[in-house]
Order: sequence, then structure tokens, then C-alpha cells
Amino acid sequence: MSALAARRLALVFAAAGLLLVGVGLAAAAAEHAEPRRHTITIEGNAFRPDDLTVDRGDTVVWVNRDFYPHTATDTEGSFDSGTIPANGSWSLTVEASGELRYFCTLHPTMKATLRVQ
Ligand SMILES: [Cu+2]
Repeated sequence: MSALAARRLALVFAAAGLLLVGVGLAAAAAEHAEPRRHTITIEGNAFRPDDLTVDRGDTVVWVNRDFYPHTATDTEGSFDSGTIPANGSWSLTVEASGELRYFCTLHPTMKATLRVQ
């Protein structure tokens, strides 16, 4: 093998090594994903989206775009925003997985589901 061919081969192996390191780092990042922030808009007496799936550790923010107050209240009592005033917001960081059904205590026909995986 010429010196040039040997050098080229060494470069190929070095590049492959870097690629493997890159793949490993990407996999580690996926496993320990940064917590995300999700927004649920309250508008026209509805939660949008009315069915949202998030990961444990994520934060959910309810933003009230109506000109009167609402609440986001778990039917089983695990969370309750209390009154969210017009143009106000309320946030919750979810720690446990489960399917949380919630509603507005001021307008009980407003219902939605938050799924934590
Ligand atoms: Cu309401």
C-alpha cells in the first residue's frame, strides 16, 4: 500500500469514528430530552387542543384568550388552576404519567384531556 493510500484509509476510519460518536451523542440526547413547554389556548369556551399528549417533566401553559375568566380543573382533583382571568395564563409541570380529564368549573361543558406519558 502506498503512503497516500494508507493516509486515505486512516482518514476514512477517522471519519467513521466521528460519525459513531455523533450517533451516540444523538441517542443520549433523545433519551434525556429537555422538558418541553406546551400551550393550550382557551378561546370561545373551548380548550385548544382539547386532547394533548405530553411527556413527564413537561410544562403545560393554559392561556385564556376570552374576555372572561375560566379554570382548568382536573375532574379527579390532581390540579386546579383556580380562576384564570381574561388574558391571563396558568402553568403546570406534570410529574406523573396518566390520563387527566379536566374541565372549567365556571363553564362545566368545557372539557378536555391531558395525556402524560
Ligand atoms: Cu370557563
